Amino acid sequence: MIAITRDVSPAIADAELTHLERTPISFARAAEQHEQYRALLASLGCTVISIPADAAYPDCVFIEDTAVVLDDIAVITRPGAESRRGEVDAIAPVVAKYRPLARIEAPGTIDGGDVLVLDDRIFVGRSSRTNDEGIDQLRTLTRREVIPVELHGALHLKTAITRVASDTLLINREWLDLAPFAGWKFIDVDETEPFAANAVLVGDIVIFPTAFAKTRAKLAHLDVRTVDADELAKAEGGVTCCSLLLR
Ligand code: CIR
Repeated sequence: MIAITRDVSPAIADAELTHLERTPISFARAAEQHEQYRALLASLGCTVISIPADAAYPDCVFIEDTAVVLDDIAVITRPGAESRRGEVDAIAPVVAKYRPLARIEAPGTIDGGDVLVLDDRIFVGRSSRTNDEGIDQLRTLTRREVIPVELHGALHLKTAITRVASDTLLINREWLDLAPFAGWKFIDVDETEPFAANAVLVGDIVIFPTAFAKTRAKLAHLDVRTVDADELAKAEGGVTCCSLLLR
């Protein structure tokens, strides 16, 4: 597996915030946590690629939002936040080494954090970042079924739901409509940890933030590796946001 990552921007303290109050963010601490995350991916057998940061883009570490990588194609997104649109320019040439590229065009917008690929179906959150035009464009670019999902209060779909096993989704059911996910097993986040539904699955291993101990306890039957991610979380990013994973 290849993990494409991007360094933390020295301007991370100016990251976009939607649902969080702005608090000071330590660049050094964020960068250190990001290194731990990369080291964990490498220890799990991923080839980790690092793209340099750009100080013009405070959110550039959250590379997940810039592309949707499928088996046969990669879709370079048009991020919903205007401040993030230019991030894709440094990502496209790297992703192009591994997949033919397509692009979301204006007025469509998609943030990769809204796209959850589950086998042959692609679930896409209708959010403040991802619009119906973007979802329709994605539909024309893939043979897989593209299913819109209603969100209520989450920044991205994957803030509210991610896969933690072949048949199991970790969810914050307050934040999304679960009807499209009928047939899946669910694990609910602990109610005191609303941001705990964002996990990365690498093979059978779940990468999960250290901070969410109560939800972690609900994953005891899984092979979970924890990383400190609380500094990046102040910029409203989770563990999925920090990589593009390619088979
Ligand atoms: C933003 O608002 O765009 C960033 N501060 C956080 C992006 C997190 N990305 C993700 O969940 N995929």
